[in-house]
Amino acid sequence: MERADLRAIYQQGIAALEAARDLDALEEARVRFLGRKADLSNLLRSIAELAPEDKRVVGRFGNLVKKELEAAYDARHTQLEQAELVHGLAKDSVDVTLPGRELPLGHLHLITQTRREIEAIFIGMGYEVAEGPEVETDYYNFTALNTPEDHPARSLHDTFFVTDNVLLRTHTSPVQVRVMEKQRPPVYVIVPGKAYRRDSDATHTPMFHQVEGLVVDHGITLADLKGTLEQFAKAMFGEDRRIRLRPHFFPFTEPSVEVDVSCMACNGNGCRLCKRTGWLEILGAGMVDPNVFGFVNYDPEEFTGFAFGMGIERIAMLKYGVSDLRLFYENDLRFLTQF
Ligand code: 2NL
Repeated sequence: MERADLRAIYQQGIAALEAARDLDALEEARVRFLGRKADLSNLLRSIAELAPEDKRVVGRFGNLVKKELEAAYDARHTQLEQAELVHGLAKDSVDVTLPGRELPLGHLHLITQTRREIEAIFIGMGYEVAEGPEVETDYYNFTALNTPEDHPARSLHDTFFVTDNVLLRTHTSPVQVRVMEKQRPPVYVIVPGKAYRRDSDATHTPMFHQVEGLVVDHGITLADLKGTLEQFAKAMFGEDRRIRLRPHFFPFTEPSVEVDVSCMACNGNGCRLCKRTGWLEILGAGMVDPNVFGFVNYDPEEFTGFAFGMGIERIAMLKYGVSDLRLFYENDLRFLTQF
């Protein structure tokens, strides 16, 4: 081994270390020129076997070359490390001034919105909101509501039975019976909730939503019922609306009525929506049958009351121009997101 070889190792080593483009390439160069199997390492290890003349030269210059290469390695290593740090910071930087990603916002189902609107109107007239079980006994759903054993509404055809005398409530009225059992008049309540009937076609779903109302107090008359429902109709469908009462029958009220509102599409002049009549049916109502008071130990000589029931789906269809009941339950976002 000659000085000429050491010079070549020095020159090639410096060149390779300085040319390394990244830390991986630098490590490769280090292994090649400074590693255990590098020419330089082999040379320094074999010093003992050299002639005394060569020993001195190789010992001095060999270690010098080693130091120079190590210094060049350290310098390049520091440079590359710094460069990779700067590059990494730039790559991972976040522009905090960018606008955030917009999240899709949901909203309440139209049935829920409509239920809350109805509740708000009656709360504004001093009513309280009551709720109760959807699985009921036939006593609360029928018997206490003056609906006799042989009434057609009780048949398997109309009612979902759980057992002989347990059923899915067919209206929310049983909740009012429970309210009257617990509380003496005056009673001013509305009862929103789900009801169930064995019916399924274009205008009926097996589950639907109702809001019923009940007032019991001294001296309540049909005029109170009419005034209350007129206020409701105006608040719900517009101040220009009028209502009319038509005679009807319900087992739990006497007299019973159906209530129409003047058509909001044509202001009562007659159009396709109201089938040229100028009127739209919105609910059923009546004066609480004294027999019902008998079941809850209210004295019918002391108190009178009115009650009403409306389908939330029907109210929502009329107010928001929904043409098919089934749209409420298909969960098609193209429909739901319109409201
Ligand atoms: C309708 C008709 C109605 C009632 C519900 C009622 C409740 C009690 C006593 C008397 Cl505790 N009546 N509820 C009265 C008349 C009509 O609903 O067409 N609903 C959709």
